[in-house]
Amino acid sequence: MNILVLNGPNLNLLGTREPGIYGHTTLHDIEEACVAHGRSLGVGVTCAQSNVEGVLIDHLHAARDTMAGVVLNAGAYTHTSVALRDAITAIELPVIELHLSNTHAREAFRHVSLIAPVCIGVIQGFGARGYPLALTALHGHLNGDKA
Ligand code: CA2
Repeated sequence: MNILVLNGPNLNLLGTREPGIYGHTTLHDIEEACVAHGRSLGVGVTCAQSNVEGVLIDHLHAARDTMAGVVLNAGAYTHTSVALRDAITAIELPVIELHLSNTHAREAFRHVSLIAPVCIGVIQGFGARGYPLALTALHGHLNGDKA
């Protein structure tokens, strides 16, 4: 079983700016932790990041043939992108929406997610720790684990 961990715009800057909101962990650290956590679950983890909406959509399309599910931090596209939402619907894979910050505790424009209704669930507000949480949740979902 393989899971894609996909990060969107500006998340390549993690650990270098705004540590008060996004923490000190770099994207590289997060990706390494995801691969290690996947190994402990017996799951292959592939990581990708792009600042380009269309490239994120291409990653989702490619995941359809190779991945069992996706953990997606779509960054600011969460709040704006009908195209990403349509891609999530089109690939017919379970997708978990993830955010480092609690978007509901921030500006009003971050309270709306266009992708949440087409994801199986949302994990947010736990910083970098959210990624292994999301992998565990997705792994459980894929194994039909009702907890
Ligand atoms: O909390 C999250 O994970 C977000 O997806 C992060 C996005 C934001 O637009 C969403 O509302 C919530 C922004 C990512 C920006 O990442 C940076 C990292 C370091 C320094 C500056 C920006």
